[in-house]
Amino acid sequence: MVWDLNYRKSIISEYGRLKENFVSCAEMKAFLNIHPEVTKAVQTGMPIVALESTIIAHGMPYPENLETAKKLESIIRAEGAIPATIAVLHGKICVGLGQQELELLATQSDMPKASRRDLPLLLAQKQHGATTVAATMIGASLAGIHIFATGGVGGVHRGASQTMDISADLQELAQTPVAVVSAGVKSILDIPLTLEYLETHGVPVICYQTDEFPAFYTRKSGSKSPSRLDSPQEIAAVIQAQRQLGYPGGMLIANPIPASYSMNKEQISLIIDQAIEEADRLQIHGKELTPFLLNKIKLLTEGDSLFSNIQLVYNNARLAAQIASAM
Ligand code: PSU
Ligand code: MN
Repeated sequence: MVWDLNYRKSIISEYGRLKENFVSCAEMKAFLNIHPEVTKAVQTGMPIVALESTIIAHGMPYPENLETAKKLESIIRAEGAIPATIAVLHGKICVGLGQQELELLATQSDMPKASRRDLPLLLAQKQHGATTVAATMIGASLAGIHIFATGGVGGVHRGASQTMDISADLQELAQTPVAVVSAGVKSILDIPLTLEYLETHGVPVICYQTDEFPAFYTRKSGSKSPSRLDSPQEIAAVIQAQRQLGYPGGMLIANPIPASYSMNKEQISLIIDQAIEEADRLQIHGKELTPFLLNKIKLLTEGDSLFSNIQLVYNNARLAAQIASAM
């Protein structure tokens, strides 16, 4: 009898949940444009890897950005997974882009940067936007994709105890169920504080085949790995365990740049310090700060950093596809 009552209660609440989902799906569809290949891959349970578009529009110059975007997709395909580059186009979150759409992102000079808070505005105004890690996670999650490869994620900026500049990417990792493969974070950020923030918000941080958290251009940051795993299968099992617990959040998988492409630590530190000093002097802040610093580093390293950047993203796409396949 008791069982019967509980059973009926659970049926009723499940029905309520389904009804809610149905309404939100219908409303959401108006703003979501999923490529048929991605829809099919989700339905048939194929491995899929999401990719962001800020890296195309703001992270690299033309034509390297377009070449990299295409090569990333082919690396993911070569590993047996389906790529889904995400961007906002004509007021829709597009998951899976065609050739022309990639070209538009690579060439339009005033493409808005779209993070979580920018999405409602861009959608309502039917604009374009290059999605950051946070916004790409949102698009991936809406489409049913659980793995996403990028270069570096945003984090706690140096001096954040005064400026409170903490990237929305970190909150997204705490609330959206997508695992992000990055090469750690750049030392434009305060790496120890970024790791503290992720710990506070319950975000698992897994370093791949290393005991030290990587710093994007270099394999080492001086911060210890919160946890280390050595195979895509083990990482896939952690993602599955997180899903089964019903946690709302995602996780950060830090994959160090291959040794042959890593940069000289002292040289890149000096350049990053110089870029930060200039940003302070010019009082750059808000959403402009990260693109300003990235661009400054690019100019000051005369393209060396661009080459390393491209290689580490390829490396991340490969690992992400292997994890997606292992799931
Ligand atoms: N850090 C990098 N490379 C990047 C970015 C950050 O090393 O390309 C981009 C990513 O799209 C990231 C965004 O999501 O900048 C973070 O911006 P903000 O710090 O304004 O949240
Ligand atoms: Mn910021």
